[in-house]
Amino acid sequence: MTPLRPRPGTGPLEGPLVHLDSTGSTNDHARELALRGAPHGTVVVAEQQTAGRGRQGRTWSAPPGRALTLSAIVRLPGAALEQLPLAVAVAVCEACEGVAAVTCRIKWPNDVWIENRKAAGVLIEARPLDGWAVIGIGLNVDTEPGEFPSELRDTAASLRSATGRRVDREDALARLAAWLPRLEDEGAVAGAFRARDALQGERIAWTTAGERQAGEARGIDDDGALVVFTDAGERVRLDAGEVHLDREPAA
Ligand code: BT5
Repeated sequence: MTPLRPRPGTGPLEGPLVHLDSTGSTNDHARELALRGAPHGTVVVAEQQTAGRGRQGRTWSAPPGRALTLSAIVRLPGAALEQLPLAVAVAVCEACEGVAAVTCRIKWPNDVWIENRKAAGVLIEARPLDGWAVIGIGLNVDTEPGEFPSELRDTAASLRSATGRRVDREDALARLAAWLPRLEDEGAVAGAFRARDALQGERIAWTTAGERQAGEARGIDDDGALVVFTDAGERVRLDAGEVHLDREPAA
């Protein structure tokens, strides 16, 4: 394993960079820093997380030293914070494609897939009223297929497993620098998301308020909600925070 050696002080978002050997969750570490006033662009990156989190209490697992597990603090107006999920997913796709010969698609709202396997997940914890958010990104960069936990072997991908070549985590980290200008450009983000929408035209199932429903995904609307036509022909909008899509990456 090659440890990351990011240049101290200059993070990929041009803010301070905090590089930890191990922490519970980089999102928790970054939230503490944000509460203490850390500036826009502060990035916390860890070689290892002992309690990496997904959404809704799920777990994020990554072998030490192979993935990028990082969290960034952004201080932006509320409207810009709202479109972060889509913007960050697009940014991660572009970073991946910049460092490896892969094509990435996005499973709404913000999973990044390579050939139907999940290569990255995004966990955004926003405080819109206080004007900041923590963007957590777990990106499988140099993980070898056998290094994934057994329950993920059929569903996860890394840039290395997808290409058969080593991929430098520092290069991937540096590529994420392209985020910042994009986060506030609404039109560009929606267009870029639509071009990568893995669910477009797919049958999906979701659970809202305990009730399971099914229908066909028809892309996102201008607010970033997923538009679905139910089997009964009704058009509904799904908000990321409220629904759990049953469709998982195929093996
Ligand atoms: C996510 O949640 O995909 C968001 C993951 C965010 C992780 C980053 S790492 C840095 C920062 N600090 C944190 O503590 N978290 C963030 P969700 O959509 O709920 O997906 C979670 C599911 O993805 C799990 O239940 C597994 O099925 C799968 N999974 C876990 N680890 C994975 C991996 N390394 N690669 C692919 N899939 C994984």
